[in-house]
Amino acid sequence: MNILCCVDDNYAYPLINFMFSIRKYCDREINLYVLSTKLSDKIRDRIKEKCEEININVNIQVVDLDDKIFAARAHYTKDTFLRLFAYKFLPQEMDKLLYLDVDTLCLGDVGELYDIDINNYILAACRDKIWDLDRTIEHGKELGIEHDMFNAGIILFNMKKVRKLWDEKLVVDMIEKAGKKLLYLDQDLLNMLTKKEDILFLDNKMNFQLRCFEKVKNLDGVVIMHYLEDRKPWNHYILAYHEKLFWKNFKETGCKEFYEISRRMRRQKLIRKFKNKFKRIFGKK
Ligand SMILES: [Mn+2]
Repeated sequence: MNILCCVDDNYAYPLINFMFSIRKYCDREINLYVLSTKLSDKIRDRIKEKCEEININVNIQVVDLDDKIFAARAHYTKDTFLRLFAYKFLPQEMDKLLYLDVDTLCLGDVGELYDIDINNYILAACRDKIWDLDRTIEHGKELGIEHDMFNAGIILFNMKKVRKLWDEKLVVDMIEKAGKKLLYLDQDLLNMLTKKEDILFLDNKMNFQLRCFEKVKNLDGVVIMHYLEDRKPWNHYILAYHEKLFWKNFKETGCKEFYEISRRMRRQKLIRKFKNKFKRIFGKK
């Protein structure tokens, strides 16, 4: 099973946690490819060590995308392009690849997702934010997309087709054309690159998208849970049930250093919040 994750130092521990949760329900051979444009040696070793502990083969590459083409656009970093051009850095003979965000937690066998037949499609994914489908469809229309928008956090790629169809020029032209209308750079681009008939829409249990404040107790049948938006289980104080599950799983990783890192992130976020409030109240620009 080929899995791709794209992380920097900040997302390394959620990645380790996610891998531990995958392993809990799946005993197949797993080749994990980690792509990053910036990753410290210390963190890189930690990912390696922890994945090997649970029998996952890891291949970590720190790559550089051409600055001229992929200079950070708007508030997006170059990393955003990694999942689009991953095929350039992965074995050429690979035919199937499961891209996974790491703000996620596995609650079932991910092999069930990997085995889905996508021979006739470019990719398989779940609809984006089903609670707000009208709005995501509306946003898609602005970009000239006619199908339902899919969430780019969890995608099963048919690499034979991807390799043949997508190249840098196509994507760069698309970015130029869409200009300011691009809200979610990678997700918008991936949706623009596919037509309705290219996409196999999956049952939402494969990418069960939750917002922080939701009160969800029933997660029956969910394979992957996805913590959407800015608030993540590791960067704020009061946790909902589904966020506590993250920490319950995290205990098993034995990465004690992340508790301190997380404490720091929470503190910083709180301070930022107060600063912004203060600015709003006193109207200083
Ligand atoms: Mn995500």
